Amino acid sequence: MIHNNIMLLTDSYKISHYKQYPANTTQIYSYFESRGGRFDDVTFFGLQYLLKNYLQGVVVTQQKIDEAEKLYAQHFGQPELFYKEGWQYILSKHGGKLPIKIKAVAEGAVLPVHNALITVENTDPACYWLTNFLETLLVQVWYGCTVATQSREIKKLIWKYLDETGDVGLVDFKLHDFGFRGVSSVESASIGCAAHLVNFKGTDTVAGLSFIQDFYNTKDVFGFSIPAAEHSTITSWGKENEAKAYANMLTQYSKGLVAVVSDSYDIYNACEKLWGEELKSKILSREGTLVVRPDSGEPKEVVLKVISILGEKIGYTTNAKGYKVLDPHIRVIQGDGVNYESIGEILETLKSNGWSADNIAFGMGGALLQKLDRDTQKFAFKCSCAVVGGVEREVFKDPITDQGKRSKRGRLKVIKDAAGVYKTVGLNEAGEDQLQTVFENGELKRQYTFEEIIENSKLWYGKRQAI
Ligand code: AOY
Repeated sequence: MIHNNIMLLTDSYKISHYKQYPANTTQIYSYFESRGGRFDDVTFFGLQYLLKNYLQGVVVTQQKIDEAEKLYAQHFGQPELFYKEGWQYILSKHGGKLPIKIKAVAEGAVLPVHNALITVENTDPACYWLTNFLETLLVQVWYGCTVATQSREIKKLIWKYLDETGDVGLVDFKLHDFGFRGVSSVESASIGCAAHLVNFKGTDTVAGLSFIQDFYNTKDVFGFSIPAAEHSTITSWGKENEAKAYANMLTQYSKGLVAVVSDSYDIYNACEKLWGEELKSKILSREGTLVVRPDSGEPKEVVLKVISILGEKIGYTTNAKGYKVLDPHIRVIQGDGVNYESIGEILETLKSNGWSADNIAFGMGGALLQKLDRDTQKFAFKCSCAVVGGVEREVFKDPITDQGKRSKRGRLKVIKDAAGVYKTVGLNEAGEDQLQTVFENGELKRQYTFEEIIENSKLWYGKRQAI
């Protein structure tokens, strides 16, 4: 079995669609958009991986056609459903490269919902059926877009609290990706890690680092981490030796940042008696910062209590904004029960108790990379234009049962209005098209480096930065 056979990367029903369009259809033109959802802006991220991994170059070979023919004959119990002639045509006429043009907004760009992000059209009239055959694979870009979108919204939230109570310069390391184990596959972990790193610099999802190098044209590493304990490295010492386990962490990693999960038995005792008394002088004489990690209980209560105990026992100062900041040798990271809502609650609780957001970082796992679906931002791919019998027609759906599912009509263009806000209009309207051709007839036409993507997504006080 050959992996990445494009003929097999679709929904079964699409195999039957080539016969269902009107006679003499020569072009199908479709677009991808967020039809609204949880957040008002979406970050576009992840198409380049799909194009490079699945669509570019020669993707149709005789062996792959034969393999697909055999599989579909068994799958449907009807050997003639699979459009073998259509694929043989792509092999003989186009050398196995897809006669398709894909336009897209820049990777990393942040657009209001309801804008076209991608358009797809066939470049050979005989291959009208190929446009929507690719929907299934292309729509998987929802995942990278949704992870990047939510991660950016959390950056805005943390930014607001840092701005009010501390130092916004710390924002890049305030949301760390703990999500590798909680996602359904290594591929998803890689895409999700990269999508998060569009906004932040902290990750433990190592698979995403080489993914960025491979698909986003760089030799650099875009995510960073630090030595950190897990429960086994603490509990294996035995309950009576908890302080020795902690002391060992401070000596093994004698400089810099080190994180220690501290709730194995009693997080409050660990903070008050072990970190706060027994190991206090070791912490204060250490050249670096110990990051204490609670990992159970109601996050906002536990975090406040932990920071209060550490402040009381180890020390704090008051910053220019009037908020308390722990001694620089100690900080806290919360990695349990972390999501968009709980981050806001924790930061609000700290603020209302006089503590700066500088004191805490967050580790986010399942909620960052997995607790999202295509409906979080209501992503969809719809046909908006067709050429039938040489005549171009606007195509749309407008179901009375859900006005939110109305689709756009005609060939589309994305412009920036006078205020610099993206807007989707008809192709013939004025303004420079922000949709760029990224793929044409098997070739990649425009690639983005990860630096460019980060630059495209930059924000300032949560507002789009003038580019
Ligand atoms: N990592 C900051 C660096 C990472 C982790 C990864 C699941 C870290 C913990 C920490 O400090 O405590 C996957 C749970 C934790």
